[in-house]
Amino acid sequence: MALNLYVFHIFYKFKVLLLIMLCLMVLWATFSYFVDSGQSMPRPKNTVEDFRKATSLQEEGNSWKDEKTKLTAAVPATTSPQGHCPALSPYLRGASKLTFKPSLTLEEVQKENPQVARGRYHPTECSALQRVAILIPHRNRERHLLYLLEHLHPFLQRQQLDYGIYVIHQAGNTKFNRAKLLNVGYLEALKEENWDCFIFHDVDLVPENDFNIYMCDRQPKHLVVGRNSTGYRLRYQGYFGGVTALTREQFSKVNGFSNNYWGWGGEDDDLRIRVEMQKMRVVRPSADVARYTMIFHNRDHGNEENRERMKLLRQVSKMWKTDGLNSCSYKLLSVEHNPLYINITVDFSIQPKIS
Ligand code: UDH
Ligand code: MN
Repeated sequence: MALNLYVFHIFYKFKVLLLIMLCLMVLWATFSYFVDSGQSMPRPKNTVEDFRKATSLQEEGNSWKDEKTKLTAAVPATTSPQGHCPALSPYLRGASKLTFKPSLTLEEVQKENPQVARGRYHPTECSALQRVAILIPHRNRERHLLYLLEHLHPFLQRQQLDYGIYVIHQAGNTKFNRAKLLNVGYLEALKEENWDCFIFHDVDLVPENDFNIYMCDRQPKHLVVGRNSTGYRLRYQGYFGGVTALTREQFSKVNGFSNNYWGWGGEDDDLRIRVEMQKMRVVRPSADVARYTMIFHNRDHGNEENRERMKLLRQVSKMWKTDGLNSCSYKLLSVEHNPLYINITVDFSIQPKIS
């Protein structure tokens, strides 16, 4: 009996030892796996890296930036003389209190922006992530344009963008056509630079926070989440007006805006439908940065509400292929390179002569 107990005891000890050894082996194997594969382990997420991914279009086959990526692959995400600019500019300030001085002049704004020439600027300390064209539809809003230029130039420079500001001016007294002016802006701007990104920008909306980045995303972007006049809430579900950002490819894929919206309203909803029909999705920055001050105004003469708009909006799927960039005819009156913006003047009342 005693011998039996003794044998059992030894056997039990052996089993425990075996178990401990097994555990140690598993632990060792796990440890050595992580040490070996240490370099390929995912690094902890870094917000700046995420931001870079979100704000650069490198994966969209943009050869211009692919080249830059190759050149600077080993360079950390800080400003370097040869490399591209960081994903998050070091000059950003966040929210700012906007003021609109009644006595402001164009000369003063010019003096404040000595590095802007012929409506364009690019950072000299690094090369910008995107070339961005700002397109502003305009008629008879000189004061608003002045305030927008005053705020937008330093804002875009703080974002380290390679940018140009285009004001597309509708001559004459025919009904205002915001969408067609923006189509003209896109077509004319591409004649002088292969812009990566287009910002379609109302003249009276001034951005309040420079973390609202004026670059394009992988999806069409709507930048006016809130504005003072709506208590900083989205005007309505699906609203896609005021300020939007689309890449050259995104805008061309939807054939641009419709040319058929004369007077106020509908053209922005039409663009959203085009975007959704191409299986793209509207994205927005967070509400705390996508804030604007709309300089107060009444409805303009020549931009009365378009009563046809609901009818037009029902026909987008039938019309978009033949009504847009590919059918935008206009009489170009002038292209002037002013110090702070490029002014394109068009007349929609006369049809261009077919040569
Ligand atoms: N625009 C002009 N000139 C015009 C009409 C429109 O430059 O005569 C441009 C300008 O860029 C403007 C944009 O088109 O920001 C959109 O037009 P809007 O500002 O008139 O549109 P919004 O929806 O106002 O802001 C509509 C009339 C609101 C009346 C409010 C009364 N309290
Ligand atoms: Mn307005």
